[in-house]
Amino acid sequence: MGALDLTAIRNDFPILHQEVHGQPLVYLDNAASSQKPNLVIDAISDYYRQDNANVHRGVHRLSQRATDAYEAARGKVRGFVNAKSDKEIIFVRGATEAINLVAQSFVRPMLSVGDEILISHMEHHANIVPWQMLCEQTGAKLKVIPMTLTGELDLSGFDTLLTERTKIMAIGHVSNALGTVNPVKDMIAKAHAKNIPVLLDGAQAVPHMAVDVQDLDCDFYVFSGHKMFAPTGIGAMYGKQALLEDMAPWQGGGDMILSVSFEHTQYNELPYKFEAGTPHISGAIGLGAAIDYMNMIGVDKIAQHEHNLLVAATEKVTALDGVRIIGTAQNKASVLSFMIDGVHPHDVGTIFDQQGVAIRTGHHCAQPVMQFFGIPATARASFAFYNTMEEVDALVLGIKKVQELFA
Ligand code: C6P
Repeated sequence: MGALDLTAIRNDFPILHQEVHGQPLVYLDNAASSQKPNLVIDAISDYYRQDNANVHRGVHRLSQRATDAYEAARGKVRGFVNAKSDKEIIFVRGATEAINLVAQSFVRPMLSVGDEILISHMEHHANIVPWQMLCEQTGAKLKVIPMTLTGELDLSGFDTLLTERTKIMAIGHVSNALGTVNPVKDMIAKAHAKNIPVLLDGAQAVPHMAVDVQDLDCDFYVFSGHKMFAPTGIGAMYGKQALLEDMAPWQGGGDMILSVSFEHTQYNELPYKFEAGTPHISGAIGLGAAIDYMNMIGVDKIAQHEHNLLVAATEKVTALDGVRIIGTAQNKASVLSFMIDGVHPHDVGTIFDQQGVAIRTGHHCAQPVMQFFGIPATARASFAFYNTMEEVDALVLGIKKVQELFA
């Protein structure tokens, strides 16, 4: 497998070519949101310049073109995650909305007092709070798969956590705070052996690795476009067709119906049943373009390059005194969370910014992870395929600068 042509790739991302505080921008906050290539920016701009109209509604030419482009994007998402049918792809605002949809539409009708929802200790708040809300609404209980000090799931008691009362297991494919890639395929097989459906939060997986929902055999797979080089406000939910067919719509409104009278409303077929109101048409088209772009680069090449960056960064940061990496799992993707002795992560982030290096500091919307490690926050560098080895060095220099200033 050949190496990536990083000069050509970086030329596709106009935002990367700027200075911040007089220094070349080094963007290492990709887990929060990624940058967008010209292909995506142009797809959105072309749509508004040439085709803009509402979808599924007009017989006129622009509406037909908008509909074709929107539905073509759905087909690209289907191919990207290898779903069987376009009917299994629902456009949503992002991972958060998709998890709320599954919680309310799929799980809520099944729940009685004392039933259980299984998540893990390393979830993003988006995969905790919707389930807690559901527990409050129904009297169900939240169960949590524990974690080890390396930031891996502790699966020693996993079998006993999967009970006849477990109505869903919802876990992250990749942890946003630690970078851990969870052994989801085995976990899904075990859950299915007990007839427990599984939702995977793939927000931090899809930008970095090939995902095959049929191979994983997950029941739902959710992700956000903005972390995979597409615009904000668009994401996708994969659901197995048979499950989606049986689910009631989440939101009501235009486009999700076949007919409406005051006596009776007949819902639309999949996937439209779950897309009430005018959708984020340009967002979906942008997501389709982002998928085209990733496919052009090659998802396997992306994974290999990012692995090389992460290995180099981990080695170099580990070699420094007074720095502790949070999250040292065997199998990791993209994320390097760290603490510098005696310095609050927010100060680390500010000093990095002065050097043009963008990282995220805070709890990363994963407060239980912070509580587990007994820390308020971490500094987090997260890589995308347009990052370079020189930028890994900028990260290391940034840490040294912080240490100098706080010596
Ligand atoms: N994590 C981060 O900096 P939304 O906000 O719906 O696009 O994505 C939510 C979400 C869900 N699951 C995981 C694993 C995530 O990482 C995120 C978003 C960002 O880590 C912003 S908090």
